[in-house]
Amino acid sequence: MPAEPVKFAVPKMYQILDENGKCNEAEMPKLTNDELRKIYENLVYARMLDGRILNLQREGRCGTYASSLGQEATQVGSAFALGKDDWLFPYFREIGAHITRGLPMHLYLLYWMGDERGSKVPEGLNDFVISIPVGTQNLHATGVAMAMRLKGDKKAAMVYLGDGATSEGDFHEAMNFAGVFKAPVIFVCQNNQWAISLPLSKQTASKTLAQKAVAYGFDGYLVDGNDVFAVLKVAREAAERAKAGGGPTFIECVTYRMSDHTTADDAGRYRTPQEVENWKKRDPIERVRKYMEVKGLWDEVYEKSVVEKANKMIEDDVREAEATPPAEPDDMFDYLYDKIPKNLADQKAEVLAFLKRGA
Ligand SMILES: Cc1ncc(C[n+]2csc(CCOP(=O)(O)OP(=O)(O)O)c2C)c(N)n1
Ligand SMILES: [Mg+2]
Repeated sequence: MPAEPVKFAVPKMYQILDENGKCNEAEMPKLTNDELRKIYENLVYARMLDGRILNLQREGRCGTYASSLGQEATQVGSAFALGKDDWLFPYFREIGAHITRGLPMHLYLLYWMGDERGSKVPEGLNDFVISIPVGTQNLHATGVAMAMRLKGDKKAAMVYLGDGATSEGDFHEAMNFAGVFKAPVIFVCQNNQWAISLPLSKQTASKTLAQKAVAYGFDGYLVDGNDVFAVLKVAREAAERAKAGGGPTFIECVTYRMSDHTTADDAGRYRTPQEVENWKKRDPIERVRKYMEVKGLWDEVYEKSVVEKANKMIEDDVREAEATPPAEPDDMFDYLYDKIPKNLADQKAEVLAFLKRGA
């Protein structure tokens, strides 16, 4: 017999709710009508706040921003699967997850306005801060998950990463540790097809990102990331498995970044309008609306109330963020060390003296 390479089959992408709002009821995750409404309202709030932040940036009221447009179902569906005690490790494109977890969103705004105090997550909310270095958060999440397992805590850690992050060493180290130590960690990969201007086809020769989990000894799922119910179902099962000692799961959410990479990018320079148009047809919010309408849970009056509520929350978020007094310039010396070293103490004194002179 000739030598045979190791092979495995890639399943079809998992979907419950299709582009037209047609639902495979047998696969639907258990949800009350209130939960359904909450999911829809989180999706709408996420999209509206995201749009508002883009406008604020254009007006010079916010710094560079990474939009989540089109990726809301991946974010809301996955975060909805977590319990309050579970941990969440974002990267920088998770507005829907932050909303779902209950982060006061003026903090998110503050962060993108360039104020690090936006990273001060309120006590009791088990969410880490935004990670700009691509991939590092995978190690933080896996480390925390390993610690939870050692302590016998029945909690899970969910970490977000992009398709681009799967090329980082940090990602592979985290996956290896997660597999070997059966860490209760869930990798939620937002495969939005692009890493700035690099398309997925140049990111990896693998057919899917989900299959990378196989090499590390655990399961990877290929899921329609624009189907909030499919993401929720797979993420919920992963969280249950993690808490029961079953170890990690990798979930590839196939979605699309409808916007530019950030406000500093122009996606029109590297992708075609046709590609964007094709993905518009797979919008993650439209299909939930259609589904709810058939169920008698959506009509124009409800829509109006959802939009009004979101607008009000957004106005409050913006007002609160902009009303936050500027940070004191000498703040930058205060939080890195427990005891400030002499050279920094000297610099701080110099800054303070300068500020006094300027006053
Ligand atoms: C370690 C590191 N290398 C490079 C960058 C610059 N950078 C920022 S985002 C990005 C692409 C990330 O792509 P992906 O992981 O697919 O996430 P997406 O932005 O598409 O959500 C790169 C290369 C960075 N922030 N950190
Ligand atoms: Mg990407």
